[in-house]
Amino acid sequence: MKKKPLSFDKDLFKRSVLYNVKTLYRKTMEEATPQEIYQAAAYAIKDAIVDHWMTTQKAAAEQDPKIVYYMSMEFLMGRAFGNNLINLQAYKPVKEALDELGLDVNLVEDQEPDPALGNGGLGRLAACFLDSLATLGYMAYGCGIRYKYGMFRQQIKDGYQVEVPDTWLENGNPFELRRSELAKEVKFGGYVNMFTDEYGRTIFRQEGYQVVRAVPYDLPVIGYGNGVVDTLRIWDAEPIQCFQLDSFDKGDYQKAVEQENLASQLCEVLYPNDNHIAGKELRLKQQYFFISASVQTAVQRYLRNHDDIRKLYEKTVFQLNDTHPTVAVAELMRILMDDYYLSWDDAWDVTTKTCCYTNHTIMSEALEKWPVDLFQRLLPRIYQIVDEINRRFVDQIMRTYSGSAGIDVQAKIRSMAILYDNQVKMAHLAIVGGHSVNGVAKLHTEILKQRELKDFYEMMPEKFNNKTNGITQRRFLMHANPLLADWVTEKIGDDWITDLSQMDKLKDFVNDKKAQAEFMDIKLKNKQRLAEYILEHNGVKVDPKSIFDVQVKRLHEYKRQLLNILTVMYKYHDIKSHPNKDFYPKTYIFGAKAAAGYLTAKLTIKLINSVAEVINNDPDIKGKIKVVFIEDYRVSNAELIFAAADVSEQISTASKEASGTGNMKMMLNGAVTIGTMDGANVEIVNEVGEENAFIFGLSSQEVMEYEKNGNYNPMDIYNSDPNVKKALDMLVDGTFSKDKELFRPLYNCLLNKVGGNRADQYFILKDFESYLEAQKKISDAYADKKRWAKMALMNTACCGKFSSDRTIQEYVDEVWHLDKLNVEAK
Ligand code: GL7
Repeated sequence: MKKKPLSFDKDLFKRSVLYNVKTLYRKTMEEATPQEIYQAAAYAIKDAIVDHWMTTQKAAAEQDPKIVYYMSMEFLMGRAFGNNLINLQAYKPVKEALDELGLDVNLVEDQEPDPALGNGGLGRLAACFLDSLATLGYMAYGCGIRYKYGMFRQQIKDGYQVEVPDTWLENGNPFELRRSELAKEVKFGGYVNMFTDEYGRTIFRQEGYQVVRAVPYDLPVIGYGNGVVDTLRIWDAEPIQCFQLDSFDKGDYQKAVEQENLASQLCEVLYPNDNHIAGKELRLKQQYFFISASVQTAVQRYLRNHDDIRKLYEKTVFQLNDTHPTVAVAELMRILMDDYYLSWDDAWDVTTKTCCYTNHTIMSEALEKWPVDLFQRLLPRIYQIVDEINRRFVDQIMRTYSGSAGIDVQAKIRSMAILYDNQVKMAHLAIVGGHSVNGVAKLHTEILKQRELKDFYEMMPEKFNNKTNGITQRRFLMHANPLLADWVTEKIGDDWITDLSQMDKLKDFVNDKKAQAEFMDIKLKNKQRLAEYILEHNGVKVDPKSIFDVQVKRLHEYKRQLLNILTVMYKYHDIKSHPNKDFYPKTYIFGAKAAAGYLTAKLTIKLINSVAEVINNDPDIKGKIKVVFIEDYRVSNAELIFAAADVSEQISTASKEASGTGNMKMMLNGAVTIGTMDGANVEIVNEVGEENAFIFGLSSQEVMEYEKNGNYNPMDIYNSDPNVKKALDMLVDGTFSKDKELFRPLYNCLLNKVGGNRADQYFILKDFESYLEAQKKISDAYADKKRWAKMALMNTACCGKFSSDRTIQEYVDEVWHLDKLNVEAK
């Protein structure tokens, strides 16, 4: 039976916008600025949301479902306005209402800053998961931090990245609710006083600490068309009391100042590192801050209508998004033992049944390890608990393996202990302290089991499982690509919106000439839309009829933007030296932020921009290739880019990209992948068929063999392959920069050992030729219009598996065991 769409009162909305403009700004519509109109409209939408939000809370209070707390340092939500409208099924009426008021919905949407409380894939995954949880009707809280400054805004000046603070809260956030009545205290430092109380119990009390007040802000997460509204709860820090004279009187002036400083610093800024840990003290404080507040809240919520804390896990699950929230394990133990007097064994039983951990990377620089002295100084009671968890776990290792033939027990301890070499190993704590460990794509999970976490897997295989990532089709098709979304609905109906496996039905159309033409026409329109954006932002005119070849993602050596640009450099040379050779026009589109301190990544950005400058202005090239670097790549412009991509560049060194999710977003929008057999690419190829993707390069097995044996020598390739030599030499021969030494560091990284790293750590030279070959195949395929249309359509038709709805349902069925909420949708 077809569900009735949610109701939305268009006239009420209109009146509400006018009223808000008046009461918020004392202005008429004519006088109001675009930003003020956006705010007025957003508040009007929030009114509609709040009703559903209250209904959801009421249903939850009555039905008492199990709740998942998705704990994450990052939620890369992107703009809320358009997405909220889509999920409220109110996009069209609001568009009409704004039209009638003489306003363009796109311009109103453009006034919203991108909430960028995340770096990249990991943070965006958390946002997609919340969308799916609400859409599937599960009760969920995202728990995170309300950073004052999110991911920095990127400006390109003279080809270099410049970081500018992201002041996303400058005009306030109309969708949030400040919940000061739910504030919690979080304690840092001091020491632990141990004594026996009047009942003979051993009491551990933290004393001499600093304390901050954690204040939650709630953001609504709207399910698609079902009236369910979940909550993203992000915490801000405030000093516990404003500057207090009495503490001054007591001689605590110093402490009062320190507490105030701590509070003002805690949530200032998101660390802008992707797949890399900076190891800063403030970061550990951020982690404990939002975890302590969230765990306290979850326990209190449970106790609102249950009295046996030993059964917390029946109604509560904590999913730890990477190791960043892992102190949750020890914090829950602390609360259970110190506040509710559970024995160690009882507390441990509850904790391990409540916590689950997702691993998102095998990059060694991303492995979180804290120095013991820092950890102990900042979190003295938590450290005691971690120490005891470790002691018992090491005991368990010894019991398991002592006396087993051929097993080196000390080696097992070395590889698995939580405390070792004066470090606290957060991944180990997360594995030991929970009941589920998952990787984010099949290949990644296999690598965890067979290599990175082999010893853990052997000791506790039952904990390990795979959950291949997914993305939400509501944002990345409905909102990003309305033309294609409408076309799909016209062909197969609209069930795909909440069941992406329906896309399979598009397979009936892949050989249909009319459908092919329509599909490619939509792609062309989206390319025109992006071309306008590029002209406006880069001042570069690109040809929408050329192949749009896109690599947008964080800049990281393992993602190999350098491989991509080196082949562009090579082709530039090739065209210059063979001016009459046939060449299908191509536009290379890059977008990437580099961590502020990551010099190689920043130099790669400069290189891309320098290459763009030379090629785009060289009359000999006759527009056969253009290179564009899109400034400030973020969720909002990503939506335009995905819709317009012909070719999806997914070229990480095999074994390094845990999953990738941009690959899925491009596939959904009908882009064809050129990629390595890495992360979720493997599963994409499996769905779409090898003939509809362009796969090249070393396999993960081969990469790992080379890494183990240390027998890779890029210099041999440089000396024997003239194409590779040419491309590399162009880095240092002045073609792309007057200063020939400017790009020398990149050249050196590829040919020599640098700072303890192997030469060409990411096998760029090794994969160069097979990458060129794959690109050649792409140009040939694209030249055959029908063939390309079929391939592109097949990609959209085969993307069903990659919805985050599927991922979330797997978590629910296999790990979380949540109950569906029953909400009367109005
Ligand atoms: C990442 C992985 O690098 C990426 O491949 C994956 O898709 C994503 C979500 O699981 O997680 N791991 C990581 O540390 N970051 C990622 O984006 C920052």
